[in-house]
Parts: sequence; C-alpha cells; structure tokens
Amino acid sequence: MSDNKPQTVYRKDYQKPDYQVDEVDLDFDIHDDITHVTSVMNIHSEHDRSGNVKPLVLDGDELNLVSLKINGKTLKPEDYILDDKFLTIPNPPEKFKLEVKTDVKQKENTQLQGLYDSDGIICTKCETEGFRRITFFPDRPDVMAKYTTTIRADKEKLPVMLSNGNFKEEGELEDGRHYSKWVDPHPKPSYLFAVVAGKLDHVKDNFKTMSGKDVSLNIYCEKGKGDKCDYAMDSLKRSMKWDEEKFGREYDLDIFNIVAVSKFNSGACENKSLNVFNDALVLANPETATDANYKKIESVVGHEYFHNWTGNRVTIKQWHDLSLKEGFTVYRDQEFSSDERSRAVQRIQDVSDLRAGQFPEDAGPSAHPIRPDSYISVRNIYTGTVYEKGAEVIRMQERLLGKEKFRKGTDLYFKRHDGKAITCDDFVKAMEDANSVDLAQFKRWYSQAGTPDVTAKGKYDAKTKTYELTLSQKTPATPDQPIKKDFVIPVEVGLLDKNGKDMPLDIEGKTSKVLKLTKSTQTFKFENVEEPPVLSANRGFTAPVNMNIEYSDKEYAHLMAHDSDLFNRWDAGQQYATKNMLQMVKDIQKGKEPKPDESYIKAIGSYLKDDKLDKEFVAEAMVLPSEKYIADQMDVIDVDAIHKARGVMQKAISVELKDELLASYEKNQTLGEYSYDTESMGKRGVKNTSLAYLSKNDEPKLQKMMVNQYYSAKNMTDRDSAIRFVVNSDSPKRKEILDDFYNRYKDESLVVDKWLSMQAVAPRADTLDKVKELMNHEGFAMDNPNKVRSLIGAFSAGNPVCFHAKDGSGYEFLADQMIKLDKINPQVAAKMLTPLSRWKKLDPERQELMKKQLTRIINDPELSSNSYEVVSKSLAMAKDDKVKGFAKDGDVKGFVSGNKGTGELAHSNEKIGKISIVKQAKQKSNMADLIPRRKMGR
Ligand code: 0A1
Ligand code: ZN
Repeated sequence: MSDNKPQTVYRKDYQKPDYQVDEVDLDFDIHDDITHVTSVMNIHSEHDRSGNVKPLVLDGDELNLVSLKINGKTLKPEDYILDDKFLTIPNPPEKFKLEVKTDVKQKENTQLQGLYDSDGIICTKCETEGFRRITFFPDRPDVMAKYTTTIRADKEKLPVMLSNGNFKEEGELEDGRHYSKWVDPHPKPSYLFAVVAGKLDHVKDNFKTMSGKDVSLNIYCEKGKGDKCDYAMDSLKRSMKWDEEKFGREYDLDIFNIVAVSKFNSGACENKSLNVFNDALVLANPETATDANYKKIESVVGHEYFHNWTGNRVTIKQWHDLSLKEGFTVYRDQEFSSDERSRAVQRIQDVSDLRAGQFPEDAGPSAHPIRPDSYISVRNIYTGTVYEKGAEVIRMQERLLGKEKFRKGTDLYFKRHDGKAITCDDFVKAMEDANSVDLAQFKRWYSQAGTPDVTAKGKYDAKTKTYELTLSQKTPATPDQPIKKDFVIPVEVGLLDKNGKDMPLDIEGKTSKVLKLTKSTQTFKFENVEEPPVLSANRGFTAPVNMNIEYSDKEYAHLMAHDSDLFNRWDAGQQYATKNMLQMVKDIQKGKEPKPDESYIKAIGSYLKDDKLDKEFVAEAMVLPSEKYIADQMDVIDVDAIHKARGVMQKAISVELKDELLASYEKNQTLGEYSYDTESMGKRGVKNTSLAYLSKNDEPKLQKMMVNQYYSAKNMTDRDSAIRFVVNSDSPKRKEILDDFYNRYKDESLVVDKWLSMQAVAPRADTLDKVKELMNHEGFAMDNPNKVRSLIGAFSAGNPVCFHAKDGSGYEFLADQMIKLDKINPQVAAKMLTPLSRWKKLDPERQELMKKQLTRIINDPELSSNSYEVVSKSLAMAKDDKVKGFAKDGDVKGFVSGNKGTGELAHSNEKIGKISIVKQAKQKSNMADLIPRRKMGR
C-alpha cells in the first residue's frame, strides 16, 4: 500500500495551490484487463515566480506512469521525481500543457476507489482521493478545472459509455470498438469526476426546469434490473422540482444520469451530472424492497441531486470544510423528505439516527467539531458529526433567523459563491450579511465539539401566576478542548395545562416559543399562567443537546398522551421507557425480578386505540428505545441485562396489550396493490409492529400469525417483517421459511442481503456458527461490500448479545475476517472494525478479550494504514489512564498531552511502530431493533 506514512493534516496549514489546472482533456482507452488513460492538462502558475519557481507536485496512488510530456516534449526520468505518493516536476514553465499517460488495471482494484470493475460495469469512485488512482493530478477540492472526456471501448462488451457534463458525440472505431465524448462546461474539483462503461439497462424520462429548459434524465443499472428504477426516477423528478421551489435552484446541464452498481464502498457519490450509486439505494419494487428501502432511496436520490448546488457549483476549499457541503445537503434532504411525508416522523427518525450515531461520537475521545481542525485519513472525517450534526447546525440557523431570512441568506450564498471553493465561515457570513445579524457566538458550533447538556427547571408561583423557567448549559470537555464557551442554543418550549392543552405564552396567544440560551444560565419568565404547567422543551429537537428535565412518571405519561408537538410526544415515551428499562437492568443485576411500568404500557395501548393519530407516528412511538440507546446511557454496559430487560418489556406489552395489538393488526391491513404513500406505509408500520409484539407471545395461535403473514404477504415489507420475527423465534417453521425465502429470491442479490443479515442479527446461541457457514454460501462474496456489511457487519454491529459472547468468540471471528478483508478492501475493513474498537464501556473481562483481538490485528505485518489507524487509536486508549478519568470525571489534561502525539503515525506496511494516537475512530453501530429501520448510510 502506498499511504504508509500517514501525516496529520491541519486546517490551519491550508495554502492555496501553487498551480491551477484550467482544462483537462481525458482519454480512457478501456480494454479487458487494462485501461490506458491519457490526461492533457492546461496548467498555469498561481504563485509569485520572481524569487523562485515552485515545483509542480501531483498526487498519485498505485499508478503506473507510462509517459510524461510538457508542451509536447517527453520528459526524461531525470526531469521529474516519482515516489509512491507524488509526481514532482521541479521547474515547470509559467503556463504549459502537461500530458500524462498512465495504465490502470481496473479488475485488480478491489479497493473500489478510482477506476474499478463492478460485476462487469467499469466505473469510478473518486471522492475523496480516488482520482489520483486514475492519473497524476493536484487532487484537492480547490483545484477546479473544466473536463472533456473521451471513452473508447469494445462496442459489444461495453455499449454504454458515460462521463460528466453534456454528451458531445459518439462514433465507430476500428476492431469493433467505439467512442463517446463528453464535455462538462462547469469547472469542478477532481473528486467529482466520473466515468462509467458497461452493458446497462436504462430508464429515461425528462424534466422541464423553471426557466423552460429540457433535461434528459436517465437511470442505468445492470441488465435485467431496469424494471426496478421507477421509484428512483420519481424521486429524482420530485427532488428537482423541490429544489426550484424551496431554494430557487435550477438544474444546469442538458442531462442528468444516475448509474447503479452492485459493488460500492458507500451509499452514492454526487459526481457532476453522473451520480454513481450503490444499487441498494436505487433498485426497488414492491416484491423486493421494503418501505424503509423506498424511503432511503428517496432521501439519497434527493441528497445526491441537491449536491449539484451544495457541493458542486459551490464546493469546499479543503476537506476540513466537508460539513459545508454535507451538513447543508443533509439538512436539504431532510427538509425534502419532511415536505414529501410526515414532518414529525421525519424528525423522529433523523433525531434517532443522530442520537445513535453522533451523540456517542461526541461523548467519546473521537469527538471533533463539525469542522475538524485536523485529520490523518480524510476518510475518517465522514462522520455523524460532520453530516448529521452539521445538518443540525444549519437547522439551528434556520430556526434562529426564521424561514424567510434563512432563504435570503442562502440566496446570497449561492449568488456570492457560485463556481468557487469556499469555507464554512463563508456560509455563516452570507447569513449574517443578508440579514444584518451577528452570528459570532453561534459560530462556536463549528469549532467546539461535544453535546451540550441543557438543564431545564421550572418554578410556578400561584400568587403571581408566573412560571419561571431556568435553562442552563454545560458542555463536557472533549479532546483538546477542556473548556467550552457557551453556545447559542435555540430551545423551543410550550406549556401544557392539566388537560394536556397548550397554554398561551403571550398576548397573541402563541403556544410555542423559541428561547435563545446564550449564557450558562438564564431565567425566562412567563406571565398569566393560570395553573402549574407541564413543560415541553426542545420541541421538534430545536437544538442537538441532551435535555435534562426531572419528570415524574405521571408527567411523562401526560406528555405522551397530550403534547401537541409530536416529536416531544414521541420523545417523552422514549425517555420514560429508558428510565424504566435502566431500572430493570439494575434489578436484573441484583438478581431481582425486573418490573415493566404499567402506565408506560397503558400509554402505548392508548396510541393503538387512537384512530386520529398519524399511523407512522404510532409505528414509531410503539418501538422501544434500542438496546444501543440504553447501552449509551450506562457507565458500564451490561449487554445481557439490557437484552433481557428489553425482552421482558416487549413480552409484557405483548401479553398486556394482546387484544389491542390483535385489533390493530386487523385494522391496519392494507388491501389491494402495494402503494408507497404515507397512509399505507403508516398502516403497514403499525400492523407489523403489532405483529412484532404478538410474536413475543408464546400462544400457539399468535405464533402462527407470523408464519401465515410470511406465506400470504403480497409485498416485501410484510414478508420481510414476518420472516424476521420467525427467524428471531424458536418456531418449528424457522428452517422451512428461511429455505423458502432463499429459494424465492436467490436471483435477487439485494434480497439475498436481507436473508444474510436477518440470520446474522438473530440473538440465538447458534448464530455465530450459522454466520461462519454462510461465509461459504453462494450468496456471499467477500469482495462485495454489501455482502460483507449484510453478514459480518450485521453480526458485529447489530447483534450485541452474540458479538459480545462471554467467551470472546464474536471478537475472534470479527478479527479473523477483518484481517482477510483488509487485504481486499481496507476502507470497508477499517469501518467494520468499529464495534471491536469500542471496548471501553464493557466489563473488564470483555475489555481484555477485545483488546487481545485488536492486538492480534495490529500485529499483522501487512495491515493497511486505514485499519491500523482505527486499531491503534483504540489501543492507545488503553495506554492513557487519563482517558479513563475523562469518561468518569471530565479530567481532560490527559487528552491535551495525549493529542500532541497525533503528529505522525510511525507506521509502515512492513512494520508497525509506536502508537501515538489518542483519538478514537468513529463509532457507529446499529443494534437490532424490534423493527429493523436503519439502513446503510450515505
Ligand atoms: N459524498 C457522498 C458520499 C461519500 C462518502 C464517503 C466517501 O469516501 C470516504 C466518499 C463519498 C455523499 O455525501 O453522498
Ligand atoms: Zn453528501
């Protein structure tokens, strides 16, 4: 591997490029095993050459240089310096044409970065540093050039050939070959470059933009899968319209293409006018995709399309500013989904994701601000903090300014920065300038890490009829940041009366108010409050904070029953259930009988009986907080007790609410053809969650229901739910149904992924053996990230009981597999090591077993630097006593000194040197939920 001496890249060290590339003319001559790439670049110098001429340094990774010419003259080896990271030309002219020829072996590229072969489709993934695996180039986002691309290949084998921009021409060549030429008029960074060639199916449509221009829309996929692209196309057209209406953004080329491939490291990439997608986020029909799959397709298609303005037309100056494009674009895709569906349910799902993926990151030693000050591997900054918390920071600006002013700010932003590579500061400046406001204090959200704790305490005075609300904020110390300054925290509040009705908060009768907390403690006074209220705070999750309010069980139940803010109504239930289950965990640990809370169960029962409630909301509100969420609230995680407590609670609901669940199961049947609309989806959600609870009831009649639903299901949502309940049970039909499912869908690779993952997450004694057996199954392939994530990833991140088996077998299995995968696809391997790296909150025996496997991995002499970074950071935690102190009492001195070591990793591929990194890698895992909801990230 070439990246054998990772260096820390600091934001403050930014220097503008010494050379800019104005135009790139690329030629891809694709053959079976090799692609000859010719790149002709018009380059000009950007620095003062009067003193000395700076060298031209081009990035390259695992490249085979064939030839190099400046202004038509071939350079001799002594005219340049080539090492395994850079091609350096010491003394280039001020303005010149550079021709670089490289050879790339696409089939040997199992890393899936740069040019590679995905089951016969030749495609690229360049974000972040993949372009340097195709040709030598200043591969950084602030070098923006105009690209022309010619692709040549065998016409029979690769009939469709695509690149960025508008289609220019195509034609025949000798020997059965053909060519196709593409011109992209918009300057772009190299990470947005893409090429695709293959035998592809194709659906097409068109879109008339707001100024009347016709855009041809195409979605390509593997042969035979074209009938599964309609929903992605529909989502694309709605996204285009939404962006015009909500942000005034019009599409800017004649054509927009999406290509779905089966081997892809992440979810999708927003390459200019040629988005390349993991096919799991494109392909869907009612027989193969669940409601959750449909929802994800809509949001990711939207997300990638919205990048055309937030990321592509306006791009980032350096990778540290990744949140400028990702935070804003996640905010935009969340808003799109909220407008298309239920806003409250969207918010519930987005906040659940944030709490599951980002809050633990912010609370641990890997905490970083949404704009990180440094990184070692740029891939490690694709985090929940940069994406999801980044979106929250944009959302808070919208809440503080109001929708109209926010839009004024974004209009100015696009006008001012179109075609430029800029920073997060520029975004906030546009908001300030457009609205004459000062956001200086607000900007701390960009530079300070950590989730603030906000405490709310209310005091009612019956005599004066006033209610005083004291809000205080405290943000725990994080690495490098022992002391936090106060944030600007918008907190929307409402007050409920004893009947659950909202009280008026001002003379205009408004019942919700956004309070602005800017100091460590502030008191807000409400007058004419007729009776002691129940506070509803941080409505709609106005700010990404932990709200601490001491509610009695009665108050929780009151909010669950009445809060007009549906998000808070849901959250009251989550907090109430968490409180109850944490108590149950304690009881289990003490050998006592765990006791589920009756009034919580009653509140769930009322949801089931309330026909006026949004069904999707009910489906969300019925699901207990995940095992992971409960684990995050504990100092020392007790995996088995959590699993048991949640199981006891589920069973109690299944027994006590049996009649309500049965009635709801019947009432929410969706007859007729499958339709992906909010109401039908809500009904399916309630029906299947009801069935999930009923499946926990041992009555044979109820056990039969899931088997019946499996066989009679008319769509994948119903069949997938039913089979998962069967697979998690001891039903005698288990094997029969699993075999039936495989035989029905063995030709549907994405459905086979579901089959793999449902077996991997089953909390059963024989699961690990089954997973090992499935590794040799024809439906599994180690070189396909979707397969690996579905089987190994689902087991290690989605099956806490089996992964954390006391004998360490789960840890050993993951280590064995990741040592193998690391040689094939280090990027995916490094990500999948996360569950093993999270040893700190487990009991001492498990900690030792996990560290033993991490040590085994780090001793692999050929370990990639990607995996090395994750493992070394995790093991370094063991060496720093102060780090332990941090988790307990907020002592951060250890971090300050520890982090000084983040300079260089003394690491080469042959030998692993000393461990000097303290920060921990991104931690993200999805524990099995009652209804599996979360899917692959972007
Ligand atoms: N920019 C893409 C997704 C993406 C994620 C990770 C990558 O490499 C580490 C590259 C691209 C998006 O947000 O859709
Ligand atoms: Zn994105």
